[in-house]
Amino acid sequence: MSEPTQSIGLNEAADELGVHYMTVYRHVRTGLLPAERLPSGWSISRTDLDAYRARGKGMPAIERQQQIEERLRQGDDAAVWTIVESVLASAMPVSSIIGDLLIPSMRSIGDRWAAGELTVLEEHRASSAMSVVLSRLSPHTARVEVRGKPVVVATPANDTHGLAAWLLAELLRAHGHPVIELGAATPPESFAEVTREKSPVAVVVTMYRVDDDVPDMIIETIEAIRAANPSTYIALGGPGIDQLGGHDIAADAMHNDFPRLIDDLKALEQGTLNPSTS
Ligand code: B12
Repeated sequence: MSEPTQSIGLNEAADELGVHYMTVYRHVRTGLLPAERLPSGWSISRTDLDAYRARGKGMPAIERQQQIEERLRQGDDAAVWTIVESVLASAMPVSSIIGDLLIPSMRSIGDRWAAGELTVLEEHRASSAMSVVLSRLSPHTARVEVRGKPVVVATPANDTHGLAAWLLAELLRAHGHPVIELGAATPPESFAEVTREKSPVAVVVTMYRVDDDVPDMIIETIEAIRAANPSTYIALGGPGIDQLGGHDIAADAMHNDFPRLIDDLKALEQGTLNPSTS
């Protein structure tokens, strides 16, 4: 039996950690990951690699989430990315990074804004920083194998919360679904067009706006999707659904339970759930 290799190079370390070669290189150069410079290149000992991995896993998720939230509040996308990189290196799945760290941070920033603790400036700065972080994270989400028919994700017309649609789209991708993301303020006609042309397994409308015209816009959007394809599964979610009570909304689902959405998408793919019967 051959001896296990006691030290490895940067490429092998990157493969084992599931991160880019440059990430490992940067962490070596900044001292986060000890390595020895040999004539043949950088050499990382197994012991140091294991310790580096364990360090990444060691911090409680809540502490990490709070660190991210604070850096977002300051608009410091580089610092947020450094934290994200370290959790990527500790083999945290990208679905958990988005679902357990990034989304709760945005939610908490919104709650703190609503409570008067944060300014609109801080909320805008956090949103911009999150956009930079998501752009950098999306190549990692793209590594997840996707299967099945696409899921459309968008906010309805006049709703500017495009970042929320983007986060939700990345979360669905990280769970293995191909996603067509249309972003913010999507008109009913565009929902209809994509439904006709792409035959999605579901259309997810994520809602954040709170004005009086929202219910009518949602009804119009659903009618447009149904006219394009009567058997398309339509799911509504986001904090905006709270204002739809008392209206006749012909969606197949209206809730904010993301794991339930994942189960329903699976059932739709398997043919055990049919639109308009759930
Ligand atoms: C960033 C942000 C903004 C940015 C948007 C920037 C951008 N480019 O997107 C700016 C600063 C521009 C903004 C503006 C406004 N905002 Co704003 N904003 C937010 C904030 C902080 C984060 C949004 C986000 O990205 N969330 C990330 C998403 C992915 O998180 P999530 O919703 O928790 O998602 C989970 C679930 O909801 C669920 N889910 C979501 N969709 C779906 C769909 C389905 C089918 C299912 C099953 C599940 C599901 O799954 C997700 C994962 O678990 C939220 C706070 C919050 N709670 O989200 C407020 C928030 C959405 N905003 C709010 C408000 C009031 C506004 C303004 C009206 C403020 C104002 N007076 O001007 C304006 C509206 C502008 C407009 N015309 O649309 C309120 C909405 C209140 C409501 N509807 O009940 C919130 C909730 C803040 C609050 N706590 O009061 N906002």
